[in-house]
Amino acid sequence: MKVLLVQPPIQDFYETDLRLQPIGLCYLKAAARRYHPDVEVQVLDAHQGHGRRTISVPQELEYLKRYYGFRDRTPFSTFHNYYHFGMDFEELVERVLVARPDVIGISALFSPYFREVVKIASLVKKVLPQCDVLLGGSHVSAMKGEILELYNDVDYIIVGEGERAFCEFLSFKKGLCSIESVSGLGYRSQGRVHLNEVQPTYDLDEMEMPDFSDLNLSDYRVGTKPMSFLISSRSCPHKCSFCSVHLTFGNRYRRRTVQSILEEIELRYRQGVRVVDFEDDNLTFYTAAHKFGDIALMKRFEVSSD
Ligand code: B12
Repeated sequence: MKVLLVQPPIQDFYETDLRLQPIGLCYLKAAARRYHPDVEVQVLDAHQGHGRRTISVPQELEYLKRYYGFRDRTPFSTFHNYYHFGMDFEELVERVLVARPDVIGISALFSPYFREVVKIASLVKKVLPQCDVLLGGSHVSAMKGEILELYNDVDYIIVGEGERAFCEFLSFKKGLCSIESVSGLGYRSQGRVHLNEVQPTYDLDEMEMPDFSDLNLSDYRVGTKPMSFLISSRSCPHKCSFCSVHLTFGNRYRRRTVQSILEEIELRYRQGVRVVDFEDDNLTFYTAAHKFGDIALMKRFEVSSD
């Protein structure tokens, strides 16, 4: 079986091009390597490293022209031109045709860029109708079943963290388990959308480190230095109403051991990385609570004080 995992291009007035490594997909590849070594999993970053081109402003945003009608030279002239950041859809389709995957997994992290994900799903279905389209990521975790109700070109979704769920999905595809037993899987059956319950993913310290082997190291840099993402904890002890992070990572704040984080930093250093970018949702909570001796706060969030 062949799986292609895609980080999609995005379309917007601006982008933050410094922190684009698709680490979530690389976690999935690493988990599959361990539990399904016979499955060929390839990560395709169709966003970073493919430049940008100007495209016309979508109709819904036309009204902005009144406010940003001319290009100025300040750093705030961000909203003048509208761009496609990343690989063109045509090239992406060609890459899919070359890879001929049985499953294409598309990362849908951002609600504002879900249109791009849907477009890829429908292009893939046109050229490879037998290929299963699977979506995961923060937007999918927030919208859940609605996606399968609205978009026929999407066959499956995975809600929540993907490592265990993706491996269980591969087991299902191989006929080794039932569809109902795949954690967090959304699918259609007998004209209805079904959503399986989300089970916790693997323990963070037992999880394989992300497999960046399909990525071009030089695409991710800070200045001239190769950069790599690192995630030392998942979820967040706070419950801010504006943040959707618990919908993906659950309510349990989990931290990795210092030992495993150091091992990952050493591995990245050996691979040539010189900047490590921590992408935790809350990197300083523990330090702050510990520093101010707030044992009650730490207990409340089940953070040990060692
Ligand atoms: C790094 C990051 C960025 C980077 C881009 C990362 C990228 N790869 O493109 C930058 C800094 C550019 C960025 C920008 C924005 N971001 Co941001 N970002 C993050 C952050 C902090 C970490 C992402 C990450 O690497 N997570 C860790 C990995 C392990 O998790 P993951 O990628 O989600 O993958 C796991 C699961 O989701 C799932 N999964 C993911 N993909 C797939 C695919 C398949 C097939 C399957 C089965 C499973 C699966 O399995 C993975 C492993 O468990 C998240 C918060 C968070 N904790 O995720 C916010 C987050 C994704 N960002 C968010 C937002 C809104 C934005 C902006 C749109 C904000 C804005 N309005 O400007 C901007 C876009 C600006 C722009 N035009 O560039 C929101 C998205 C919410 C939503 N529903 O839209 C988040 C969740 C923050 C939040 N708490 O609300 N962001």
